[in-house]
Amino acid sequence: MTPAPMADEIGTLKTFFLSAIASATTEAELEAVRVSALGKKGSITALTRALGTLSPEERKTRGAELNTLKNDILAVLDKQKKILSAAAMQERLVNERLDVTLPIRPEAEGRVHPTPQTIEEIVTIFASMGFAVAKGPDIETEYYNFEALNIPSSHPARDMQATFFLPSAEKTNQTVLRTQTSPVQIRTMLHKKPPIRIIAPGRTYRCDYDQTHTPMFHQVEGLVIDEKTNMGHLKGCVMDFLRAFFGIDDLPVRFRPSYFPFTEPSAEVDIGCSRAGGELKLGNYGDWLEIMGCGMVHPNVLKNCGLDPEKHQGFAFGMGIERLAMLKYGIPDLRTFFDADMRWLRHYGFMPFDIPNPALRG
Ligand code: 2NM
Repeated sequence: MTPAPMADEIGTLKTFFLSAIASATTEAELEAVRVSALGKKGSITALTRALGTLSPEERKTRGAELNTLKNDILAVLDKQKKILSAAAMQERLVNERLDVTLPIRPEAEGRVHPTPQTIEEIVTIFASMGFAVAKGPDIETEYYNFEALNIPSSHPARDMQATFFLPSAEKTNQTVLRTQTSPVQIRTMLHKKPPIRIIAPGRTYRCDYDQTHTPMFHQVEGLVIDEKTNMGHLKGCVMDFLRAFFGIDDLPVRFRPSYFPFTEPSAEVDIGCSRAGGELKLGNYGDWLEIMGCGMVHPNVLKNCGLDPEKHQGFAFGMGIERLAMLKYGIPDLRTFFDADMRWLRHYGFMPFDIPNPALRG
């Protein structure tokens, strides 16, 4: 802006500042006008300071005139400031407008990997049956991973071939990468009082690699401990879970006697399927497919966890998460889960909040 006239003419100053205020187009320009009039070095401020040099009479009338001028300018400044700030806001509202209903940018589309998607589905079903989720460390000791689970040191599962041992100077109770999530169940039984109802989803590690094995994969194991828990509860629980998970109400479920060191009796669970035409289809078609293992927790395991088998019993089960995902979503090769291949993820991945199985909707 042009400098304010130095004249002590109040009328001239008023005209000058009113016109400067009217022609300010931004709040910053308006602020510059205010400073040039009423700031420390402003012309009106200078005149007010000069009042001291006047006689008492002159000071009175001139002081009143200057006051009126100051108040007039302040009032107009204030009014103009409101107008300009409203205009600035309006301009921002127009220019920064976002259409929140637009689809997200294609390049920003992430996908949920089938493994966490499947874990989420499994947790949802067991949560509805009253199970809590329990977690534990990936690095375990031989005691929690084997000994407490009634797996003696002579057992083939302890073999160097299958277990990843961490480097250690110790010869006994070495640290290992957990080969199943059962140590989480052991820790839960040791630290929580029955009744217990938990599932433990998580990473497990075995030294194995081919079309159906990867050195790291995910498992979910479940545990129920109470005073009168029996095999019937186990069968009902597993059957309800499998039918809800695959979304097939009449999915046949069969329990076949088997052996695990940590359960007695033990069973392997098969579900109905068809392999006609070389294509696998789940349902009541007469053929069978092995899907998981389960059993009544072995009395030795209960004792190892400080529970009295005469008072408390329970059941446990375990399954491979990638295997469940492969069967539910038709993914042919286990190894592709761990390739971090974006084309694979775009094909088999899920949109956030996608609930592919209607049975899981709340
Ligand atoms: C399976 C099959 C059968 C199991 C047992 C236990 C524990 F700690 F309670 F003894 N946890 N998980 C178990 C039983 C796991 O996976 C195929």
